[in-house]
Amino acid sequence: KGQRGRVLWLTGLSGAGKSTIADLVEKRLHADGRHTYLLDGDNVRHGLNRDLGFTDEDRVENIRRVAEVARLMVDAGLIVLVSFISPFRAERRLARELMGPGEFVEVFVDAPLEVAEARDVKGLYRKARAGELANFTGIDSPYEAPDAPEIRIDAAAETPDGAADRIVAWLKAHPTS
Ligand code: GGZ
Repeated sequence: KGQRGRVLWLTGLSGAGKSTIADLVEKRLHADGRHTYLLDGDNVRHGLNRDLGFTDEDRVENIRRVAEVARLMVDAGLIVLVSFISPFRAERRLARELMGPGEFVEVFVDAPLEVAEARDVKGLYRKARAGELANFTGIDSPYEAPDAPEIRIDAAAETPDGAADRIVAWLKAHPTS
């Protein structure tokens, strides 16, 4: 349909549901014939960013590199789904500034800490509370919520399927060309 690439940047706490929603959005876009790539901790932190941990400094560099990679992929015409906590406003702004007008779609997967912590799929919140895991986002490392995301998902109220539907509808309503 002559659509150019763009980036769907999902930000939110660990356990907010970013990856689940990103997977569902990707499935819907594939069904529509769109080419996508999902960047997340699983495929970036074990390779390109294997030298980085979870200090503020390392998160800044993690997100900077992810944004640059996303920029290249957008140039290649892909819809890039980025699923990282990306806790700092300044780095999300830098990512936005790397993209062209309309190419950066910030999706705030907004889960209250209580909700994310209650899920605790990997037991990381429990470890952080026990003092076995330092610099854990929401516990002893900050999360700066977006002021003006293009899309806000209320993770406590919306199902992942409903959220994915809403994101795809937003993309259709805001074409890049
Ligand atoms: C936050 C951590 C930490 C600390 C390991 N703080 O739920 P998960 O497991 O699968 O997602 C989290 C992931 C966060 O990595 P990101 O690259 O998205 O973070 S950032 O954007 O801030 O650079 C969690 C796991 O890694 N994890 N230690 N201390 N999350």
